This record gives sequence, structure tokens and C-alpha cells, in this order.
Amino acid sequence: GDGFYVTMGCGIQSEAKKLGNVTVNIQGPTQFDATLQNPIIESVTAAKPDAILIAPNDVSASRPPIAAAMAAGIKVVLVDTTLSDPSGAVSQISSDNVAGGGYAFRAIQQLVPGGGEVLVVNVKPGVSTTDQRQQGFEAAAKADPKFKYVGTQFDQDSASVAAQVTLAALQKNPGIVGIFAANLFSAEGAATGVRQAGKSGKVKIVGFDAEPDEVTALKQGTVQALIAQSPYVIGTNAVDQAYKALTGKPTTPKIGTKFTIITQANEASPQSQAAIYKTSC
Ligand code: T6T
Repeated sequence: GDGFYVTMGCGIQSEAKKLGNVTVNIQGPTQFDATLQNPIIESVTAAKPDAILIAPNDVSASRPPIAAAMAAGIKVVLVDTTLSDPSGAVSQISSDNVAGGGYAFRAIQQLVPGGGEVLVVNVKPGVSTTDQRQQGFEAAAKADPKFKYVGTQFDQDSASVAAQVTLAALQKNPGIVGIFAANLFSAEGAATGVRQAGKSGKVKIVGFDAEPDEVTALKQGTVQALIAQSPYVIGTNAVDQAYKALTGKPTTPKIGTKFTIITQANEASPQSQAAIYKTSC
């Protein structure tokens, strides 16, 4: 149900098909939660695949089952999220999430040059990617005296929780001028919360990711900018890295993938359209 991972899965399938002698099986928990993902990692490890491409749901709680997979001789490629201790992984492939948080703040600066209070709506602590986005955003916000960072509301990766916490934060802090929504469901929910507060277009939202519903909110003017990642490319790179590891070729420990910043002004461009996430392959 997460367009980011659906798109990554499409990249994985397509690269596997291209290589020819690779078969892929994709599994995931129903929620972004290490207690739900860990048993999947364990059962996948028991099935002894040659490689696992995985987005760990927690920087530390996901380490033990991943370490067990590596100890069993399975090549592990970390896609999107990573671990506090990624040692033993063939490669880590992701966006530069700290930089992405900084881009989000810069977008708010441009939208609200006079400054004001800014809020972050985020998933939960312990997710490497979204923690890093928040870090990049906070550092940039704190460096600009015109802006005041009023804190982060967590939504557990639920758009409905994100809507509730956004609405409550806007009621508590009527001076909020901008919101950084650090992932797909945070952005969808923040858009709903701002709409419910009757502040659509007045409170600016910069969201991560580019799922079709987020793009609709952008076109409608509830969201002002989207920082699209390259999940498809993360997927193709991940298959290539696993394949290299399995065929004794040199691998690349860290691979960074690009962002496309989508606004109403450039939404129709071929680059922006290509950056929109897929809901099926
Ligand atoms: O933002 C992506 C991903 O990069 C992050 O690690 C978790 O949330 C998403 O999947 C979007 O829902």
C-alpha cells in the first residue's frame, strides 16, 4: 500500500527480468513496524534465498534478524532505510535524506520569505530515512532566525493520525506558516489536517515522496512542493548489487539516488511526470 515500495518493487522486477536468471519474491509487513517485519525476515532467511534486498523498519531492532541472514551466507542489500550498524551488507542504496530535509526547508523559505513557525510531521523515531530528513530540516530551520521550529508530531505512518496531529498542532500553534511532512502518509495526512483547519494554501506544506494522491493535493493547492525520490532506481541498483555480490564482482558500498522537486509550476513537465510513483507495475 506504499507507492514508494510499489515503485521500488517494479524496478526490482524489471531488473531481474533483464538479467534473466534472477527470480524475485516480494514480501512486506502491513505496517512500518519492526515487530511485524522481523518475523518475515526470519522466515525468508529460513527459505535460504541467495540474497535479500531489505528496507529495515528500525535502525536497531531490525539488526538481529538481518545479522542472522548474513551469518547464514545470504547477501544482504539495504534499500532505502539502513541500520545504525550496517556492517556486513553488500551495499546501501538510498536518497541523501539529510540533504532532502534541507531542500524541504529551502522550499518553505521560498514559499514564506517572511518566516514564521514551522512544524514537522513524521513517522516515528528509529526509521533511518525519516530521522535523517528531520535532522536536515531542523538544522536548516534553526540556522534561519526568521523561522521557529515548533517541534515534530509523529503519526506512526498513518495518514489519519497525521491529519489529527496536524489539526491539533494548528489549533495549538496558530502561528504555523509551514509544515514539512517527512514521508508519503505524513504528507497525505498533513494535507487533510490543513484542509480541515480551513488553512488550505495559507499554511504551506512541503512533503516527501510523490504518490498520485500527493500530486493531486499539489494540483489542488493544499501541498506546495513534493520531494520525489527515485525508488525505481533504488530497486534496479539493488538487484545489480546483489547480482554482482553473487557472481564475485566488486560491489559499491553506498549508492545515492536523486530527487526531483515537484511544484505546481513544473508538475506537467516530463521530468516531474516521470518522478511520480507507481501504484502498480
Ligand atoms: O519515504 C518513503 C521511504 O523513503 C521511507 O523510508 C518510508 O516512507 C516511504 O516509504 C513513504 O511512505
